[in-house]
Amino acid sequence: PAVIRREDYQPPDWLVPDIALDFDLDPATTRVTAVLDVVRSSAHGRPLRLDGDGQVPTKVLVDGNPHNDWRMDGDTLEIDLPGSEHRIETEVAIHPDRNTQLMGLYASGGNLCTQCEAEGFRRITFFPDRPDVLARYSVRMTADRKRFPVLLANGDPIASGDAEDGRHWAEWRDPFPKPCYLFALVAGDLSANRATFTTMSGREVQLGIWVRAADLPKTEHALAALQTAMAWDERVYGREYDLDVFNIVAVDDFNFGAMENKGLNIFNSRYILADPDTATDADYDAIAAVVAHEYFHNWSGNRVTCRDWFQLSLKEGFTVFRDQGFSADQGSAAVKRIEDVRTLRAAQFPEDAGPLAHPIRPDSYMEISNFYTATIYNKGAEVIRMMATILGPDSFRASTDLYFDRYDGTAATCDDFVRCMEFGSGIDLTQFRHWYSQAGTPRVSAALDHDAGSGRATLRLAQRTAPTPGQPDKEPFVLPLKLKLFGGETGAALSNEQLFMLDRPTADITFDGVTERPVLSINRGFSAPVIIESDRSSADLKFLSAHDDDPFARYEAMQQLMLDTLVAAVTLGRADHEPVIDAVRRTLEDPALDRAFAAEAVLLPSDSFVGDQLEMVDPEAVFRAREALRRDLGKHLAGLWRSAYANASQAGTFVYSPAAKAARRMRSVALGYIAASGAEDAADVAFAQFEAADNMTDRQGALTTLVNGKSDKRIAALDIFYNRYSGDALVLDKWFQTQALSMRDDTPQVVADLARHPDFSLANPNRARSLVGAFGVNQRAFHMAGGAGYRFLADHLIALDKLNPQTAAKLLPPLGRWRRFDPARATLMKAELERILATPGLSKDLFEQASKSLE
Ligand code: BAL
Ligand code: ZN
Repeated sequence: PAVIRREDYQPPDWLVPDIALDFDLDPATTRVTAVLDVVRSSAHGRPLRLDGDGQVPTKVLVDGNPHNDWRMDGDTLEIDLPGSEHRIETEVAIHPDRNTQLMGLYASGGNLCTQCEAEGFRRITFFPDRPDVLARYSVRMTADRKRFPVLLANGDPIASGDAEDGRHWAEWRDPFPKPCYLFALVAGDLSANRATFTTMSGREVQLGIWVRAADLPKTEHALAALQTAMAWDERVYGREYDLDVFNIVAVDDFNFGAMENKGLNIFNSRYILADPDTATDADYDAIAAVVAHEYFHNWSGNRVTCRDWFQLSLKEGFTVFRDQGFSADQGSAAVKRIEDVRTLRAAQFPEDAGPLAHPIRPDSYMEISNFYTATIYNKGAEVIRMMATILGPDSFRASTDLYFDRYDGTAATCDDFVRCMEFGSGIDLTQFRHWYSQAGTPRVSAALDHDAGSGRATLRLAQRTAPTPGQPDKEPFVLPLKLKLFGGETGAALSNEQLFMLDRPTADITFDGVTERPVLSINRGFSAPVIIESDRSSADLKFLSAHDDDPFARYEAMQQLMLDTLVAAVTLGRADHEPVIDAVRRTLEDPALDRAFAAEAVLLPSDSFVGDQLEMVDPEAVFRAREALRRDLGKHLAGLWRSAYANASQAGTFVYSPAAKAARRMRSVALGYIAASGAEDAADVAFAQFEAADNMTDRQGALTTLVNGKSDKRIAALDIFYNRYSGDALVLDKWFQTQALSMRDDTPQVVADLARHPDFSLANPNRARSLVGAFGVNQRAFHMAGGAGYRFLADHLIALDKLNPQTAAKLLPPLGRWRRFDPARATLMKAELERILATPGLSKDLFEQASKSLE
């Protein structure tokens, strides 16, 4: 496949200020007529080139006249045009019910819907499918009234009426020029939960969340989140909504989480539907975050879009940063930061350390769908966060205002954004731009010396970033590090928090008047997305885990203490558990601590994160070390876990509030430790919770504990769960996923059996991810000796690639981590990658991921 390079960008030869689309909708064959007003962009002689994907036009007209002098260059329609402005009409026939890729126009649950980002519009009609061609869209849809009573598109509804043969039509118009990746239509048998929102300038917007009629009661949370998000964006960023309607449609078959199409967001139903019986607190939180994220794109993505797909992080990193701020404002900001950093470490750090590492603004790609990554999204958000930290809140807001004003209605670049940050603040970000061009996670070593005689403390910092593919050497990054010193004996603050910019390979910072042995608190709030390597003792980490006044730093100290203990256990074969037990005891006993925070702070780092700290991952040794520490924590603190469990169980019926969420979280965490202790009644306690639960958080928490344990009660619980929810696809996903994530010895076999279960299907991305995706990130089960896990993943990727290459390619990265494992495992993993590459008819999506993983 061809490699597309950022440096080859050329502005479009032809612009399309207006397009009128006419859809004669039918799942078997839909006829699409497109009328494009095209304008030559400069004095060039090149033909008009319109992207397609597999179609040939059934008709081409130029300026109203039938035109036969066109040609196909691969999938691209080429037409020579004499003048500078023409009207081009094309007609194609497409087949939504055969569209298993779920890109373009496709059928889901009897309805028709679209997904165009990144390059799906070319599967609908011929068009210059690139984000810097912005057009005003008029859309007319005609469909059978009974099967498709609701017809929605971008923008505002204009007119509707009856057509012949039981059909009807509707017209929509979007006054805002947009790239074609934001095009959307939906035709279906849907009902709306409606509300209104009055914008800050007093305009009333009609809101609608469209779902199957039976799902309407599950849309209240999403609708409330939408209203909250609209008000938040006005208050925090000064951004007002701009159309008369804002519709969201939930569909069951969807590659992404959701899509920000102008005025018509289309969502994976898992990010809309919630009620206490079927959705966990984490689901509720994710729904609010994704609803907000897609809504925020109306400005960061739609009003200001991307010049080309290399700029993807311009909209995604910024919008993730915006949705993180929104979520932080809805509950515990500290817990939200912990969750975001956990996600970054679980998904992005390994990406940055592996064969698929790329900068947040990549230099090249074969298939852009492969670049909707944790690097573009989550690291991209961290890069925006660092600029917000460097600028301070007022300058940052002034700079985002400038950005939105200056680039409204245009397709911008990452550099345009950074320039606005510079203009708005007067700060030179020349060196900071390395964050856009260099991949890899910087490591910062921090060593603190103290001379008691002179009262001087010296902090020696050094940064280095390992080579990544194509980037053997790195320039130093600008790292905004928040620092503070505490007295190791008194716990008193010995310095104010300071923001130190580490922009050289090394730097020394001195602190005077330090009369007490200082303890270093560094990268507070996770102010830079780096790995800190410090020489802090377990006593110092224990101290910080009890005394640091930055909640993230406090959490981090506990995590580091746990990591150091687990790494020692794996590498030395022994470790002293006492400091961790003591630190966890203090956290549980501290009455001043927010329970939501405490529940996160006492959790051990994941198997994978422990593995990431090792020269070579030994999955079984990591598992054994972690289980041993869990068991000791469970046993030594048995009384505290029992009382935490009892206290957290006192809540009445379900409410979704920060306090009630914190209690449920602590309940699940405490239950996990009760089970880890080996207590004889643990399975009974879990089963009782499972049966008595009035909400999915408690039910799934209990199920997870049972499914990780040895008791046969897990089989009864799984059966009860399955029978209760067999008609609910989203809950059945949890049933598959919980088993795929189990730490039990038999998980690989259970997963192989589940892949033959009648409810398993690769055709639905959520279901594929719930089993195949979850298994791939279960470090112990996936890497069990013998390579059965690797074969399982490769078999399913090869099968899924034939249906949905984009989703298949996203599940490949666990196989690409072979360099991190012993030679026996590495050989088996590479063999599966080679088998994938040798598969005839492989998609470019999977080819790119597999071939880069072998390089
Ligand atoms: N733009 C693709 C889905 C999302 O990031 O919102
Ligand atoms: Zn997004």
